[in-house]
Amino acid sequence: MTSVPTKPVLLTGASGALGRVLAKSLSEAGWALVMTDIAAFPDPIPPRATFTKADLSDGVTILRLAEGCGTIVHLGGISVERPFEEVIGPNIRGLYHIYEAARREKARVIFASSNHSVGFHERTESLGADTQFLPDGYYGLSKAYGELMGRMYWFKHGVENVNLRIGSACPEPVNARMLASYLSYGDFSRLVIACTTAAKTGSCVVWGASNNSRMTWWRDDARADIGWAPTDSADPYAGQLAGKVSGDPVEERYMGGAYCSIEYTRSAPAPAGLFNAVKD
Ligand code: NAI
Ligand code: 15L
Repeated sequence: MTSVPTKPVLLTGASGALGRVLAKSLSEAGWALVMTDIAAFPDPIPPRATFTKADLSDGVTILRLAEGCGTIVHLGGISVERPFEEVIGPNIRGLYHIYEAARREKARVIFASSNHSVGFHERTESLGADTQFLPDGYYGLSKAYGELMGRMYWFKHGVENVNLRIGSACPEPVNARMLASYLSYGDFSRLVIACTTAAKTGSCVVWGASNNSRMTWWRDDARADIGWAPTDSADPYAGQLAGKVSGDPVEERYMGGAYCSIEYTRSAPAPAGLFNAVKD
């Protein structure tokens, strides 16, 4: 039985895939939720929850929704690779509104960052949480900026934040890459609960992947301090998915997979490592 937060939790992106998962699991745990999204909430409103349709660009409404909340679980925004002009409003300006609300309410932010903030690292690497950002597009770039915004608000204003570098959170893995990157909905819900109920978090990073044997890419994060360990695994799918690869050398080389290939214009791949341009 998890403890129930004393203050309501603001959940942005409530109408999206992961928002709907959390709306169900957190309300079943007895939590009070203030839910918001630009799209209508497609399910019945759970007990102890409210839903307000709002755009993240509306800073005044975000401030109002956050009033009295102790935690902001921020899932809202553009969640896939899109052109720069589409990403910048929801993911940068919208996040600024979230952090200003958190500052005012002294609330903790749980930010849905992404593996695409480090997507151009090679799959042969093993990255600690303090690795270099290597975004694989405008979307990943917005997540890297979002993590940096969290650091700034922690050092300047003491706003706690946990940055979840989520791999692939979906009902089940569907290709060979996801044998490493898969995060089950159950592990995701337990991760958010742990981040919310942890006594202290400071500003930290947790990689969001289940207990997958092939997850050799990501290590050394704050999960032990937060009190989370994944219990599900993509391993039972290995037999059916191990050969399910794209045939695209760029996609298969890097952690970010297909996002790395979008609008990719290099004629030859970059040399390994961030500062090896001289060998190009
Ligand atoms: P989703 O696209 O299903 O949900 C995002 C929600 O944000 C949508 O309901 C959308 O209406 C809302 N939204 C978009 N623009 C908005 C705006 N201007 N104002 C208010 N709401 C707006 O995405 P999903 O899969 O649920 O992901 C949730 C979060 O987790 C996203 O931030 C995504 O980047 C992140 N994430 C998800 C991963 C996954 O595998 N599902 C992996 C890595 C990160
Ligand atoms: C993400 O960041 C996306 O939000 C999600 O839709 C998936 O594409 C995921 O990354 C992934 O890398 O599998």
